[in-house]
Amino acid sequence: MKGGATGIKAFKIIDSTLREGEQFVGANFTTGQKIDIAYALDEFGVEYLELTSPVVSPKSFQDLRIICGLGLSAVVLTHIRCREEDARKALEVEGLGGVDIVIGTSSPLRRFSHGMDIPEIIDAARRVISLIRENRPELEVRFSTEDSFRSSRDDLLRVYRAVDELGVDRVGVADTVGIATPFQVYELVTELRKNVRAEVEFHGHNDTGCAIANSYAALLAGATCVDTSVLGIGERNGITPLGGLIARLYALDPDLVRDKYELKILPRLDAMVAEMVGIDIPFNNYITGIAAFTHKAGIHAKAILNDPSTYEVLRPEDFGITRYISIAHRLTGRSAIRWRAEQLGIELGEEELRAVTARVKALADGQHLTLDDVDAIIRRWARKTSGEGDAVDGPLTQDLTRGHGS
Ligand code: HCA
Ligand code: CU
Repeated sequence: MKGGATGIKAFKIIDSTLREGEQFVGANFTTGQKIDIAYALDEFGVEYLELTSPVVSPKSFQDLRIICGLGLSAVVLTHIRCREEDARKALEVEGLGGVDIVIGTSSPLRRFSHGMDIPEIIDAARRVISLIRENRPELEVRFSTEDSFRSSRDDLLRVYRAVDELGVDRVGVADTVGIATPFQVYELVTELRKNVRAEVEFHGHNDTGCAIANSYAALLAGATCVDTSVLGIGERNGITPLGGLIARLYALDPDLVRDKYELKILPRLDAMVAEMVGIDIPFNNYITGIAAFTHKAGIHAKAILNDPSTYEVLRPEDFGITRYISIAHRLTGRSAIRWRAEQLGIELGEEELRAVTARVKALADGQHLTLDDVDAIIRRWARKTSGEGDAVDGPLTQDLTRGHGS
């Protein structure tokens, strides 16, 4: 089995850009944008798409119908409250693949949100699940407890065992407030797996930076589904980002994700959704951030030029991305300068290489340099060695004006 040595078995991605992602402050997708996102995620190969509840607004209902009619390979799910009226609306949608039911089980949510106690929650679950099973037995049903990590373990297990007996396909663990640690996730999923027959899904928020690690811990403990969104967009600072989860899994074993997903679609997906919600892709984003495959220090550049695996655990070419070596700064080194000279079709001898490198470092100590500036220095030394031209160390500052202030 793929990734056998990693401890992770078969898993599926439930991408919730069109549900959780819609809860991001900057998101206000048009129907056309939702269709574009759905097609791109389908092309990428996620197994499921989760969409906003049809009871939210007439447009949400209409858009759910449209996406269900696209004939995607991905199974389309809709996310509803544990209420019969929500389920009834979902049941009207042709082409729907499943229903994700959620209800809060933590005491803050029980007290301040829906006001039900645990027996009432189980009763509501029974009514809603039966309604779906009786009318659309082909639909997948998932039941999730919102705020699982601030719920009492007894309450959680009572609810999960009850819905498991009602025959749900998946039970969901939701770290709604991003409070859980990987160890806690591992432990809860492990216990859940001992108590239910249904598959386990994990949904993790990123308030404290653990969403990806928590998703990984869930998979390791035997969860089979992880919720993601493109760039991690969602309520507050969002959930497990699709690209980040892919990076995590790829680094364990590229085969976990390389065969299943069209990795080269990821840059387009991230860029498209960033534009739609009015943000830039963060510079430090997994895989698609501008600095994700940029190397700077001379020592790093040298090793990368010899063998990229020295400082890269992800191969940028697998994602259709080109690595970048930054050379116009004081940390630069001879290997990087030689490499740049070769790109320019210039061969520098050892002595020239030392001189150019020293020159770049000295200049960079005093001012901001650009690649154009470095190129000009290399060219000047090349002319010198080939006997062409003059003004070897001439008015460099003139060259340095290009690209400044940018
Ligand atoms: C929310 C709900 C949810 C649901 C997750 C799930 C959460 O918006 O608060 O259905 O598993 O984070 O609890 O996104
Ligand atoms: Cu959420």
